[in-house]
Amino acid sequence: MLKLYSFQGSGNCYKVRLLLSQLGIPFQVVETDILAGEAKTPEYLAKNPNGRTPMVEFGNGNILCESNAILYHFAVGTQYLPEDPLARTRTLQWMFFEQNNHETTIAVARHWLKYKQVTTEHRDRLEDLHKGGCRVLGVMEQHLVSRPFFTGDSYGIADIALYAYTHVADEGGFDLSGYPNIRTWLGRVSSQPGHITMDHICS
Ligand SMILES: N[C@@H](CCC(=O)N[C@@H](CS)C(=O)NCC(=O)O)C(=O)O
Repeated sequence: MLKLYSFQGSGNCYKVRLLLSQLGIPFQVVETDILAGEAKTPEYLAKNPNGRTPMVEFGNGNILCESNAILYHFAVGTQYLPEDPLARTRTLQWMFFEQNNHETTIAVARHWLKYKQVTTEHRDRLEDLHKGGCRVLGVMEQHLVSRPFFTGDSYGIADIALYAYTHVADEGGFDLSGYPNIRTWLGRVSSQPGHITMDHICS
């Protein structure tokens, strides 16, 4: 069976658990405690030299890493990835945005506040992360003025990628009350068929 090396509290890992659940693909979670260094053991690094979760291991031993690449792999040929070439490329556009701008601000602030002792050095950088994260939320808010989902009329992997850390942005010190379109979109995403919450334990 497909194995997913996953840390429960990670938005990147949640993305994959969410899509696999919505697709009805059976998978076994190998809970990997990144805080205890379990993604940095020699055995883990032999499979993924980058030492990160999520990581998927197929039955034939093939390995796939990087949350958004994993989403793309499983979404090909399904309703979660548009067929139209431009719409498909726009899906990728938002997924790159998520990794370059969203994850590097909102997810990092959340990681520090949720899992680390915040030092003076962190506090200074947190201010920058908050500025950057608010700019990112502004871009999302604007995009959602006239669309229900990131790539138009239907829910797909761009929404999953962006939902993962946006719906827990408060844990990174972000207040979503000033972003009504984002809040409405979060509700739309969480009411999709087969949705699971981040704390849902997949066995
Ligand atoms: N770009 C990667 C980021 C992966 C990543 O940073 N994973 C974190 C959890 S969110 C991790 O496993 N960190 C392990 C460590 O720092 O030891 C992805 O989207 O999969």
